Amino acid sequence: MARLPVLVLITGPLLAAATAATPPAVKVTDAWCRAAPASALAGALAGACYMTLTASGGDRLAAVETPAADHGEIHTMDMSGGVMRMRQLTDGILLPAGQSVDLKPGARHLMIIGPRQPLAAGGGVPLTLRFEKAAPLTLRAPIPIAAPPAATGSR
Ligand SMILES: [Cu+2]
Repeated sequence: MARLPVLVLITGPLLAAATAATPPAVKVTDAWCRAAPASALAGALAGACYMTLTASGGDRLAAVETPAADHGEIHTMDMSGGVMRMRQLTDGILLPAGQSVDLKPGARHLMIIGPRQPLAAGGGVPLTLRFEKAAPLTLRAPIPIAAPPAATGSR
């Protein structure tokens, strides 16, 4: 009696072809900045802004600009020798396609260096985000009156 092994293989990923006509776009949600004093006295003060970025295609947040401060930088925080340190990300932040990337307290954030005026609660910070592929995005990130707690949890 012959036994015929039946092997069914479904091969070939059934991937829908990406529509080439769609320009790369990045969606920004939940943008906010932490209230901070201006730099008139100390000179070294800065504010931090947070948001969630979702790129339709793979992209990279390359730079941040703002007329509200001397300049903007992209930062991260990491532990080094038991101390939490901020470090500038000169390569920006990679935005994998379709994946939301959080910029949040205690992690990657946008640094607003040398605010020209105090970043007052209830106000907003105009930001222009520059990407490797997508067109620049300009938004106004609100400064909430009750900011979420800092990374340490202490206020
Ligand atoms: Cu920073």
